[in-house]
Amino acid sequence: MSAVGIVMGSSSDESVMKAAADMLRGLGVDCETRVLSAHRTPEALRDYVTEAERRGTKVFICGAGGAAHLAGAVAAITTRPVIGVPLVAPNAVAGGLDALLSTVQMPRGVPVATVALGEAGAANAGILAAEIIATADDELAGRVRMMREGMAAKVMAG
Ligand code: RP5
Repeated sequence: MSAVGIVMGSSSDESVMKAAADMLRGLGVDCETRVLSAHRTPEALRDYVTEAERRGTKVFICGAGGAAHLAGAVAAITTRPVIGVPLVAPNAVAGGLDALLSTVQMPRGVPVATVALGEAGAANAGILAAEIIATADDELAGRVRMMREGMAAKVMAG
């Protein structure tokens, strides 16, 4: 079982969503990656989320561009926390505002924790997933804290 399931709408999202997996692996959190689409493969998406939840996946990260319904579709299936990463599709409207609004504007009762657009958002999704898991894992919480301290030291060093 992987603690985090990373799902993306297309293989064209892979290079950006890699930042989430890299961050998680750096923090010692096991994750798995799937290309599944809310629109193109809805049944396979449902099967994966249901099966991953049964295997013990704790958090889902979902990245999609354009009409980015992937995170919302996953949140509709599971009550595990879902983090949405809006991506800039090749035909993006307003630099990715289309995906940002599609991901963030969930109806009351079915939340998606939406992070920033693109690669920074993907990296933050990895950190946020680790922070969620760290609420029940002191060693992981320590690694997340160390990463923050490393960042602060870099800034202070100029
Ligand atoms: C979305 O449409 C995907 O998440 C991707 O960001 C975008 C373009 O997908 P492709 O047409 O390249 O497969 O569903």
